[in-house]
Amino acid sequence: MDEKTIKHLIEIAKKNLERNWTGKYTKPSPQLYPHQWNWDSGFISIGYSHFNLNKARQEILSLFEAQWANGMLPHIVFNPNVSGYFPGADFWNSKLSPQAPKNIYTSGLTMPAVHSTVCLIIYKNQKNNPDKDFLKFMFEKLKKLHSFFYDYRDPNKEGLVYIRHPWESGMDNSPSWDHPLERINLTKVKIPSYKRVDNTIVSPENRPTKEDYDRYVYLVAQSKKHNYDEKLIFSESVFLIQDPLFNSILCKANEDLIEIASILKEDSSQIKEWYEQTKRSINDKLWNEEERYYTCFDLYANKQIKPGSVSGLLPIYGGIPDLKRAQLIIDKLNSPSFSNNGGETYLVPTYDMQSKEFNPVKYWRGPVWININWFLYNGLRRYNFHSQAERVLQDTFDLISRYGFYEYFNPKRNLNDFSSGAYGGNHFSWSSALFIDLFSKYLN
Ligand code: 9WN
Repeated sequence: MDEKTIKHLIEIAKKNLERNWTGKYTKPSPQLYPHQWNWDSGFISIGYSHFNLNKARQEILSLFEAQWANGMLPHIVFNPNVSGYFPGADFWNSKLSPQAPKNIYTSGLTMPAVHSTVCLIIYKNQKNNPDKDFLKFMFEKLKKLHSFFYDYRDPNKEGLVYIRHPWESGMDNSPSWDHPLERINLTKVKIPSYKRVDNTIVSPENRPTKEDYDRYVYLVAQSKKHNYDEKLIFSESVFLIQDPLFNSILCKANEDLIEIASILKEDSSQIKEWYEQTKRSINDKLWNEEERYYTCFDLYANKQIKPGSVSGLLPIYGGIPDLKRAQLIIDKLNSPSFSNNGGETYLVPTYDMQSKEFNPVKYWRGPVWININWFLYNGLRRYNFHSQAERVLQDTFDLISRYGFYEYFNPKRNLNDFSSGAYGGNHFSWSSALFIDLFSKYLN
C-alpha cells in the first residue's frame, strides 16, 4: 500500500461518486441500480462526509423524505424519471399502504438501520465547525425509524428484530436464506409474471437465479396482498429471520443515537433500553455454541439456521460479544472457513469457504463486498485486534487496486483468468465511498 496509489484511488473514488450523483441522491451504480437505495445512501454519505458535508447531508435528507408514517424507511426510493429496474415503482405500488408517502414512490420493505451511525459520523466530521442543526433535524426521524423496528418487527419483545424478505438483509441470496425460502414451493404457488433487467446488464452467472427471483417476487406479492400491513404479513409469512448483522447494525445505531441524544440534551432512556435488550438477546439467542460464532434465528421454524454467513462474525461491529467470544470470532475469522493461512484468499468471503454452499463468483454466496469489510474493520478496531484490521485494509486495497471499484470480488487471489475476479456494477458507489472512509487519513 503506497501513499501515491492510495491518493490516486481516492481521486477515482470521488469521481465515481460524482458520476453517480443525480442532483438529489447518488445512484449505487450507473446502470444496474438507477434509483436511491437505503443502506447504500448511508455508506455513500459516510464517504462524502470527508470532503463534501452538504452532499453527505443531502443524501440522508433525500432518503428520509420517503420515510413512511409508521417510521419505516423503504429500501428503494424511486426516481420517477428513470426506468430500467425490476421491480420498479409500478410493481411495488407502495400507494397500497396508507403508511406510504403520498407523492413519492418507494418499495414496500426496509433495510439495515445504519442511519443514526451515519448522522453521528457526519456530525463528527464537521471537525472545527460543529453544527448541531442537522442532528436536531434528524433526531426524531431516527428515533421513529428505531421505534418502527421495535414496534413492528420484534413480536416477542425481546429486542431482536426480524427481516421478512431477503432484500431487507441487503445480502439477497445468502445461503442462510435457502432453507427458509424452500418453504415456498414453486410448483404450488402462483408467481406474478415479471421480467428481470439485472441479468441483462451484468452476467447472470454472478446474479441470483430465476428460482431466487421467483421467491423474491412471491414474497412481495404476499405483502402487497396485505397492503403492506406489517401485522398481517407477519401472520402469514414463511420467511421471518432474526439476523446477527441486521440486529448488530441496529444495536450500534442505538449506541450512536444515545450519543446524538446526549449532544442534543434529549432524553435517551428508551433508546438505552433498546440498546441493552438487543445486545443481550443477540448474545442469548444468536450465539451458536457448536460453531462458536453467531447465526440467524428462523422465527417460523423456531430454531437457529445453520451457521456459515459472515453476518455471524459481525456482532463485533456492534460491540456485542464479551472478550472471550470476540476471541472465538477471531479464531473463526482466521480459520479456513473465512481465511487462508497461505494468503491465497482476500478477506473476507461472505460465506464459509468450506461449506458446499460457498460460491466465489455468485453475489452474496461467497464474494468479498466492501461494505462487509468496512463493518469487519470497524469491529476489529473496536476490540483492538489491530493486526487483523490491517489485513482487512490491505486486502481491500489489493482488491480495488487490482480490479477497480466493482460491486463484489472473488475471494481467491490466484485466479488463472486475471480479468475475471470482479463482478456486478463497476464505478460502484459504496465501494468508492467506503474506500474513502477507510483511507481517510490520506485525504488532502
Ligand atoms: C435489491 C443496491 C442494492 C444493495 C443490496 C444488493 C443489491 C438489489 C438487487 O443492490 O440488491 O435490493 O437488485 O439485487 O444486494 O445490498 O443495497 O446496491
